[in-house]
Formats: sequence, C-alpha cells, structure tokens
Amino acid sequence: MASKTAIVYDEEMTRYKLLWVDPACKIEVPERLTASHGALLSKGLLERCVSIPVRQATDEEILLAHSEEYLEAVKQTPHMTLEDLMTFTQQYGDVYFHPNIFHCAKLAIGATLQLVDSVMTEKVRNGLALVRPPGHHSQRSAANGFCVFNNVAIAALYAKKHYNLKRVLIVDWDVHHGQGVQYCFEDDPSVLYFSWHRYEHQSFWPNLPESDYDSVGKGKGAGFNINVPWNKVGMDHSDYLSVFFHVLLPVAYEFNPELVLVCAGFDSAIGDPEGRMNATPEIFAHLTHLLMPLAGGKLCAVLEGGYNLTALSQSVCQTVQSLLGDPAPQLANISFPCESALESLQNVRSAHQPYWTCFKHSAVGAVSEPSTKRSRVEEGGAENPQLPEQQQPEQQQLTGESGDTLEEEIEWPEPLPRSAPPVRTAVALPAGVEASLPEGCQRLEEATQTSDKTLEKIRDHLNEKGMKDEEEIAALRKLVSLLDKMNCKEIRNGLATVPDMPLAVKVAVQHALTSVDRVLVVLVGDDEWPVDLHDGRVLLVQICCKEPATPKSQYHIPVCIKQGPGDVAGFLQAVLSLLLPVAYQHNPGLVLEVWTQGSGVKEAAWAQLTSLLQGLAMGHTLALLQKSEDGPVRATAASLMGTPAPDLGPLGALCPEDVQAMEKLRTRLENKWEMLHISVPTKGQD
Ligand code: XS6
Ligand code: ZN
Repeated sequence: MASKTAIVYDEEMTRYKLLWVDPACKIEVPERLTASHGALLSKGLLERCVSIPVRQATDEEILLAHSEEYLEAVKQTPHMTLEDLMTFTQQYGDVYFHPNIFHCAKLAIGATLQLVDSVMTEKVRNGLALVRPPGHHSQRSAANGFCVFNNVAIAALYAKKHYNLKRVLIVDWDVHHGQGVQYCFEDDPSVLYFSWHRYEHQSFWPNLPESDYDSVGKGKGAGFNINVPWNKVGMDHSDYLSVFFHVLLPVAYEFNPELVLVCAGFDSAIGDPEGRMNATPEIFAHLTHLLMPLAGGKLCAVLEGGYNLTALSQSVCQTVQSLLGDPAPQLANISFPCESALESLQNVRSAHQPYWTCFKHSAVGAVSEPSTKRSRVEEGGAENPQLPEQQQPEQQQLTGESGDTLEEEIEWPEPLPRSAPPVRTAVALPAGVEASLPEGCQRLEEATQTSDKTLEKIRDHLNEKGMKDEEEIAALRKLVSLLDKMNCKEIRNGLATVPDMPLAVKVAVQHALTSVDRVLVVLVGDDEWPVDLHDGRVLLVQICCKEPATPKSQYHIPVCIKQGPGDVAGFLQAVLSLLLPVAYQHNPGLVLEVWTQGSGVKEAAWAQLTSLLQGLAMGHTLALLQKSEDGPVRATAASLMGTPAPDLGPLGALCPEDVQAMEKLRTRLENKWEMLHISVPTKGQD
C-alpha cells in the first residue's frame, strides 16, 4: 500500500563505538540510534510504520561511489588490532574505526537501499532509515566526519541505475556540509544537491572554500549544487523557512525530481553541541511536510548527524509524524530572518541566478558591502581558516571537574502531541449530488445543529441580499458544521461546494473568527470579495489575473499573473515566494482555500497548493469550491486526504512582467511581512 511509511533499522548498527580517547569523535555514540528508535517506539509511532529489514550492501553497490582501493582498505579493518585501527584512522579526518564498523557501514547502505526499493516499488510512500555510521562526508577514497561510506550518494546512484531516474533531489538539512555528496555529483545535472551548513566564513569544520555559496556545480552540473552557508550560529525557524521558501522550494519545483533523498541530520536542531542553532524539533515537521508534495511523495530520509540525544529523538519523531501525515504543529513568532541569514540567502540566489528561471528576472544582486568573502579576510580567517573552535566568540564552553569541556544546558519545551482527529476530511455537497470521493473521506449529509445565533446571522446575510434561498441556507449550514467539527477536533479539514461564493466566504470567516484568532483566506480568481480586513485577524491572499486597484490594506495581497492562475510557473512562484512566507508569518488557526469558477487554475497546481497549505493551522483547511464538478471536488478531496499531488511537469518560462510585479509587491509588503525579505535591508531602512 503506497500510503505507508517505512522505518528501516537494525540494532546491529549500535554495535560499534570509539575505543580510544578522541574529543572530536566522542559525540558519535551508539545511544544516538537507541534513543531515536526508543522514542519512536514509546510515542507509538513505530507501530504505525512498516518495519523493513536491513541488508548488507554488496561490493558492487559500494563501488557505485567509492574506489576499489578504498573498499579493499576498509575491508581489512575487522581484522585489525586496536593499534592498527588507530593508525588506519589517522589518515582520515574526524572519524574512527572499530572492528565492527565495516559491517555496520554495509548495513547502513543496505538499509538506505532497502528504503529506496520500498519507495520506488510503491510498497510504501516514504520512510526513514535510522543508520550508523552516517555518510555525507565520506568520499570516493576517504572516510571523514564519522562517515565510512556515502549512504545517500550511493542511494542516488542506485536509484538512477535501477529505476532509470533522470532527476534525484538530495536535501541535506544536517548542520554540516556534506562535501562528500557534493564531490560525487558536482558535474552531474541529474542529481541536485542542496545543503545548508554552519560555516562561519570557513572557520567551522570542515573549513572548505568549496562549501561556500559560490560552489554551484561544474560543467553540465553547473547550477545543480546549492550551498547555503550559515555564517552565524543561532539560526531559527524564520531563517530555515525563508531559505526553504526563497531558495530550495522554487528550485526544487523547477527541477521536478522523481525522488527526494534527505540527508537527515538533526544537529541543526536546538541544543546540539555541534550546530548551536536555535530551531526547535518542530521545524523538522515543516521541513519534511514542505518536501512531501515533490516527486509524488517519494521521500527517503536517511539519518546523518545529531548529538543532543533529546533534540535528536524529538526531531526524528517530528520527521516521522510528518511522513505519516499527522498534523504539523503551529510555529509561532515567524518573522524576521536574521541579517546574516539574509546575506547568505541573497548571495545564494545571486550565484544561482544564471541557472534557474525562478531567480532570473529578480533584480537583487550579490551582497556587495560588506561581502561575505571580505569579512572572512577581516576576521583573519582566510589565511588561517582552521582556527580552533574554542577561540570563537560564540563558543561558550564550561569546564567541568574532569577538565572536560561541558556543554551549556539549553532547554526548550517538549513538542506537543500531534494528534489527528478521527476523520481527516469531510465533504459537504448539495443533497442529491453524486461524487466519487477518495476512500476514507466522509460525506457530510446533514448539517449538525446550527446554533440559533449562527442561523440568525446566516439569515441576516441572506436578507442583506434581499432573498431567501433554502438551498443557500442548507449550504451555509453545512459549511458552519464543517467549521464546528474542525473546532472540536472531530475532523481535520473539510470541503464544501457553495452556490454563492462571496456570501460563503463572508459567513465562513465570520464564524471561524468566533473560535480562532487568525484566518488565512487564499482566493484563486478575480472576483471582488467583501472580506473585512480591518483588524489584522484576516489575511487575504488572492492569486488573480486582473490587475487590482492598489489595495488599501496590508492584509490584502493580490498576486497578479498576466496569463492567469492557469500559468503553472507563475502560480507556483506566487505560492512559494509570496503566499507561503506571509502565511507562515500570519500563523492562522484556519485556512480558507477558495477555488472560483473560471480562475483557470490547473488541477495539479491547485492540488499542490492544497497540500502545502496543510502545514498551517494544524491542517485545518476549509476548501470552498464554486460548483460541484466532479473533477475539482475529487482532486481537492484527495489532496486534503494527504494523497500526493500529481506531477506538474516542466514548469515552463516565467513571464518577466509577472516576476517584476511580484517583486514590486514584495517591496510594498516586506516592512510588514518580514518573511518576504530576500536581501539584507539597506541601512537607514527598517
Ligand atoms: C569537535 C569537532 C568535531 C567533527 C565533526 C564531524 C561532524 C559529523 C556530522 N569540536 N568535528 N556530520 O555530524 O554531519
Ligand atoms: Zn552533522
């Protein structure tokens, strides 16, 4: 069944450890796996997944990414004495060998390939491989950074070979640069590698010039390597999300992968001694969720780093819950990405401008003053990039009695449970209308008891219009029922068809505001809407065709596409670069998604939008459709049920005028909607 989630794990991979004293390696412990696996078990997540057995990788598979000499050398390690192992280890950086690590490394690859096979043959939709040793630093002929073989690189090559894939996306959200993956695919346009990583102008490990934003790939692979250097520690939700919205997702949609592999390291979470970032484990719910609409949902996450056992286990659980389709937690306080993050964002976009349509006509160039490269020189890092980490000002380390450096204890609240209502999707159609709804989707036949007050309001609205239509009253009562059921967690989301859309939107917004603080209304189409935006509780984003009169409110965001929402490239650009950033910042308790007749939006694009929006409001979406046509109803219901959206195909060219119009809109709005920033604010502004 293709809707399932796989976990690939074997305890055997806990059976190796550091056998001597090495401060650089002591954090890579077997408990990383037992803690992660134990958390999945105790949270009841494991039993909801399909457990897939690991296997050993064959020599042939290892040789996909490694040299024979290197494989032969590693093959000797199980027979080495302790002293030999130490000597062998010394030729590589920040890694250790153990008599059982070769066996575990073969299992780590085998686990990853088992996951790829299960996803590609549609036994499962997606999954996570919990493995040790990790892989993304390992190179053709070298172990490095706790990694022996490059699990994910081998997986991409294997998928290309065995499933004839033409486009594989690798997302490396680990806090370290997976230089091994970069080297493997640098000149290969069929594998797009994205990595963000702690860099601090090259003073952070592995201290490579090629980890910077200007390493974009080589030859035919130019444009297919994306590095986002973090030049400061402490990056948080806003920084991570803005890179997803303004860099990764636009490129990923343009690339249109057939498979998504994630180098899922969780040292980018708060509390990690290596990363020292500030994003709580909940961010991984969203990073995962935002990648799931790609490649028809084919997503394989493979563990890399993560050294704070609490943050690691919580982050693993958040990732798996998103893979399972549980409602994502709301993220509060999304607003201004920090200046250093914006500088990196701007530089990456500028470096990639020649290669990706989504960056083409946008006017922003690289940061000139002060440039990233220059500040490295100023800091004295260029001549001596391998500054000991202890000398860096951000490193606050305490010294314990044993003389060991102790990590400062960082605390954060435990993530809230992400419980799913018993019914995921309920659909309200007019009585007598037949519809073939996806399995598991509930049809709402009768409106539940509407409170007298609500009913009175509905009648008032109708009176304003000077008519009384029983069919309209019935539709509005059903819509109110859906909202009530969402509010009391009986259903997660809903769909209703309504005869009078402006009236339905008005009633829905008014009713929703009695129980949630903020509502996001996403309208696709040109009609004018009487939505009251005065108090900032309602944000209206309209994706339309007609140039609107300049809106008076910062809570009305009309995104105009010349050829209309049917232009998939323009539509996606609007969704990723404008809608999602403001939507996450608004942090609504309900999303009202409105599809109007004649908007021209393509069903597949609408399905993508529906999927993406479910990351907000804990999945509480009410989709309103103007007419009960079978096609749109079924497509919307399927997306609301969590079915991956169909392939959008090649996006085609973006209309330069549209891009310019969107840029203008961004400029008008970015003071209020800080998540729209894609460059360092010029001094004197803000
Ligand atoms: C100790 C420096 C340790 C080795 C880092 C290896 C990173 C492994 C990893 N202060 N440097 N990769 O998590 O993703
Ligand atoms: Zn790492």
